[in-house]
Amino acid sequence: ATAIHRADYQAPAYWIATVELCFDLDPAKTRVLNRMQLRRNPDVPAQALRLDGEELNLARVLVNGQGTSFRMDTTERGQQLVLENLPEGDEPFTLEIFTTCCPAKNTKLMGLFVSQDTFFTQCEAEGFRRITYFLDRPDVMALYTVTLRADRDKYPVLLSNGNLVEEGTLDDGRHFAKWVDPFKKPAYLFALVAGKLVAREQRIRSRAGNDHLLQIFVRRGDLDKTEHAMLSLMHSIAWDEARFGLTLDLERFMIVATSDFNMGAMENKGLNIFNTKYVLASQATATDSDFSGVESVVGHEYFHNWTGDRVTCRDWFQLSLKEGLTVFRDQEFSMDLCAEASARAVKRIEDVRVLRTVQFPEDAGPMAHPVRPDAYIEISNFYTVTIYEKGAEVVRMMQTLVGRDGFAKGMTLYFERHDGQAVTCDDFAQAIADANPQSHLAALLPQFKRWYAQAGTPRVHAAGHYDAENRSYTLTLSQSCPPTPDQPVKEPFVIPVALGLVAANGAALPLQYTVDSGETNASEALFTMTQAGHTLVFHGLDAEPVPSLLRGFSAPVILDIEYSDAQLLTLLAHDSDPFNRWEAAQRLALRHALNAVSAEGDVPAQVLDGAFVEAMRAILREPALDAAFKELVLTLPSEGYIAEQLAVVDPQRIHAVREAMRLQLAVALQPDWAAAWEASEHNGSYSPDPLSAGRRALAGLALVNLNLAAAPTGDTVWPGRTYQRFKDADNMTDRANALSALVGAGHELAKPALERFHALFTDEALVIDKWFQMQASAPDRGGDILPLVKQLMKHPDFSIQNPNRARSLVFAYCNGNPAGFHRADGAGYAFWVEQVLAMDAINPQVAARLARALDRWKKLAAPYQALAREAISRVAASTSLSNDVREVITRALA
Ligand code: HT7
Ligand code: ZN
Repeated sequence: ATAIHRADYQAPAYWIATVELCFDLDPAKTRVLNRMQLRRNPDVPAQALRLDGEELNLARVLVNGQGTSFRMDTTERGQQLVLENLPEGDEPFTLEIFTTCCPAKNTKLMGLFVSQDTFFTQCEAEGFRRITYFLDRPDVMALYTVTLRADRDKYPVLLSNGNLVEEGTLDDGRHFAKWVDPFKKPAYLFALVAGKLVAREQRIRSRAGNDHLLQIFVRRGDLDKTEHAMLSLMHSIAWDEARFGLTLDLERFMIVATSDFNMGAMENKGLNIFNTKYVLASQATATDSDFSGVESVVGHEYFHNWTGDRVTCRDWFQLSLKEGLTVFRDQEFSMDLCAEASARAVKRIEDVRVLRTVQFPEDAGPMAHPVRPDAYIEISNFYTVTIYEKGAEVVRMMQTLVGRDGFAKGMTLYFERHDGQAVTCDDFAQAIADANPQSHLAALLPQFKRWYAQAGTPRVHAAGHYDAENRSYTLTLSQSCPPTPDQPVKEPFVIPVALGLVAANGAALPLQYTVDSGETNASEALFTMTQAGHTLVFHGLDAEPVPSLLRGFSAPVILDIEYSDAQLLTLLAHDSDPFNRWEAAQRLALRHALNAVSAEGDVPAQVLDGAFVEAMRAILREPALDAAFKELVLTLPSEGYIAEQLAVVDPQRIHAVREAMRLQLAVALQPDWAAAWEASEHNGSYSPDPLSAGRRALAGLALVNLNLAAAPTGDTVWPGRTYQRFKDADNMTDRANALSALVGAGHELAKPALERFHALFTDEALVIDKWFQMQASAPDRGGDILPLVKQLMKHPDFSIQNPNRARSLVFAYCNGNPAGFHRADGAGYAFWVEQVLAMDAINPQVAARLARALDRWKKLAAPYQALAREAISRVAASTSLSNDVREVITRALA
């Protein structure tokens, strides 16, 4: 298919004022009557009405109650119902369309589908056209009335957006429910659910004094796992009111969970549909990170009620308008829920780690695109970490430039201007700037917006020179950005650099500096780069300082700076900025890893030097530090992150080096790991709060290290204790950590532990996902993981049709196990080809995500590169590829 370009945007030729939908729900043949009030858009030239449709059977079309002529256009993008002979002029007219579809056969999980005998919809981005013919674009917003009719025994619960206005009994054991949504919305926010579900209910009164009913619908056996989601929803509502003055605008707010879902969750107005993974959590079945995932995603979808639903996107190129902003909001929400500053810092580090390990590679690979893309073939391929996570960083930089209060004012202005509209990223940035006319953002807005337009991760190069005679320190900062597909040359970005100077003894030094030959005097801890290069001269310094730059990761850039080991050790020990403290450890570890990767010969047993090991010991022993922070500092950079620093990547060598580093730290710090584990043993009753979760995370890391250290000596004490912990644990975090310590160390107790784990949780799908995932992502030993994965594909619990299960096994192997996947015999890639093709026939969206596992193949060393190219070409040679997979593969080969 050919690409759609942002520059070609045109307003719709017709507006739809109201939509009345009537569904007769039947898995094999659902009938849909769609009655719309339309009128021509007087602002565009008169033309035919073209309605999108996909996999629909058309029965009848009426205009103002009369039969009419129509034709069907089939393009490379699907079908359109074309109506030429519509009433002339601006008067509204009625269009009725009768169609049928087959939800039971809908394996794409877009449009109306059936999961475990329950009907669900997924309409973002272009799923509504699989339900009825429609102007399926986000700038067409209408008022919806929806009637659902279905068998009462099989589908006792009938839900749609808005308020329930009528329900009753029909003939033949059927019943109906009628829902009216008081807000106009684009089709992508439409939803219905019908099935046998039960709800946890909560009535609340908002600060503004309004009463609301909150409901979380799940299958009967899951009700006891919904408390955390409900609490998260209540916290989200309170937070949005307190921080941004945004109140819940609905009498009823519903969440429904399904175990078959392409993504995490969907913000349909008043009727959010969630992957069970982000709703269900109990002490016995969910880890701390599952609990925090539920909190973030419940928050994220709730925050969309304003940033996405009340103000939506004009077109899909503006996707980050709602997604970047809403990720920023959910990140801030989770941070604001942290009682301690240290926990906020941990959350920031975790968010940055995702950005750098997933988004930076995307921005450097064949799928690189701006936060506001210029072209796409298949929009679902653009629900990316760039749109979401980098988009959130762009919003965060705006907040940094205007301040927290200024940003809140900007949000208020944004809603004053655009409530009920479909708008662009420009409209958002303009509102934030206009509300803060004196800010850097307002002064630099056109340049700042390059963050939306230019792809690629900018690099900031920093170099310092101390002049003892003048007691001054000169810091030069320069920026560049590598070429990306279709963008060979980049203009300078606006880059907020939060900075400080640290003395060798750790003291914070005063900031008095001049900028660019003394034009500007400054003392601010935030310097904003606007040009290719800047020179900052700091005065009044008695000794050479250590610069602490990009504090809190104040911009999504790569900072190149040649610190000495001693400087990094100073920052690690003393920086008042926790992010840069953690970053110093990462830089040191990375330095050792890269040296060992690029050295000739076998990987040495001692990759780390004594100073680094002792610094890690000091962190582990430091009583003033939180366990969660220690766990982050003591976790080595991932194999993927190490690979990103290299021009030529040998995944096996990286794996061997990192494993050697892990073993070295495990052995050298053995007594300290033991002390850390023992300190965690009597933790009291379970709570998923960040401090307690941090203690469990550190205990888990300790257990991993104690088992690693035990392996070479054949010591059985720690594996035995680990097995005991696995059996006795009163929560899933401790149990899963113990299990993965045994699996990761390849200990013989791993086998009985895995069997026991499976037997304990046979009926818990989300736990069985963990069981698959843990095995698929275990460290590869002599190529043992691929055969195991192939064997697990035949397990009765495996189903490639279920996205969660596919992610837990196939994705966990191809994306989460570099050494297992990048095999010198190419068998990992051959497996990937098979799975991409098999998946594409079932669910192209999920297949296209899997297709991205080889995005970075051009960086691979021999023999991997040639084998990967051949594998990608084999996928490309398939004649029946979806547009989704074809776009990813074509870009990879370009
Ligand atoms: N806005 C939601 C996007 C989404 C989605 C997109 C394509 C296919 C399936 C999907 N399910 C949900 C999710 C969110 O960002 O909140
Ligand atoms: Zn979202």
